[in-house]
Amino acid sequence: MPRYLNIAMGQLGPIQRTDSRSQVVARLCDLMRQAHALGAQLIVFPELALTTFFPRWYIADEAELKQYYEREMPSAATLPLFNLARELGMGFYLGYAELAHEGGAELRYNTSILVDRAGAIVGKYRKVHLPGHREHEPWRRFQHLEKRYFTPGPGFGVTQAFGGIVGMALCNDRRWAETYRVMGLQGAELVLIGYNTPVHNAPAPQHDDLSLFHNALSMQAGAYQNGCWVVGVAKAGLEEGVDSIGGSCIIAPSGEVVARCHTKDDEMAIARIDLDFCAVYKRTTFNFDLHRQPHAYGLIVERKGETLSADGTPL
Ligand code: CDV
Repeated sequence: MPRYLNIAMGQLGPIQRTDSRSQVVARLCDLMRQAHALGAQLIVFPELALTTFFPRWYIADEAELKQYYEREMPSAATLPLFNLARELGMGFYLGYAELAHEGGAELRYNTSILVDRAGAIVGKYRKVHLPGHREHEPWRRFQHLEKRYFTPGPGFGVTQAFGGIVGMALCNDRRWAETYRVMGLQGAELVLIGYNTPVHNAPAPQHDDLSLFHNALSMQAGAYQNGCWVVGVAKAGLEEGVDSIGGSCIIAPSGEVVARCHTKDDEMAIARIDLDFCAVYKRTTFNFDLHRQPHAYGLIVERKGETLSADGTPL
């Protein structure tokens, strides 16, 4: 008997700086209703899905910056989404900026949660690969200050939920093979990823035309090489003058895209996925227990950077 899961993408169009959380939550609720009408059990929303993508600005004023973070989840503004999930019996993945208090310290994370069909938070993930830079770099058309505004999370866990083993990642994580493999080694059958990816890459503008290609390439490779489903969901379109890619898609363990969004606006798209379809990959080509050779992979955890420069000089 296949383990089917009806999974939806709740892609968002832009969120402008003046849009309130309540306005955004109303959009998320609308996408959730659309997904439920088509039989979805789980909907995946983007990274930092409650506000505009604030790391694009250098914000010196602490009080202003803190307005972008959530102190609690659910909050008064996000409670309608949790209530609707419970009413419809729908789960969701949601990305947001988290202000946490740990051991007397205040820490800031780029976070996602997994909420089950009863409206309970059953998983939390804090983004590991924070791209961009720490200091103000006025030469850029816009900033990408994730390294300044967030602390890296501790790692990639998985959660038993929705009848399978579910992992989470956020945006830049999807470009790193390690992200999927660490979850693959924990048996992940479904990896959920929200993202905000500007078309323009300031340090490498020659990549701009390849943004959508690299998006699909990374997630298709991750799915295939770990025999898991991958669902990537964008916040897309022209937000405060910065254009971001769409390209939200659901990818099978074969590496094939089985559903995709085609706009750069709020858009819901759905697929029925069979979690048992992972097994044929996990038991054959990517049977880790049989074929992996950890003795040859030591450098992956021993080293952070490369061992040789382009001219062969040891680093
Ligand atoms: N939000 C992100 O992590 N964005 C990065 C951009 C800066 C390249 C990404 O990997 O899509």
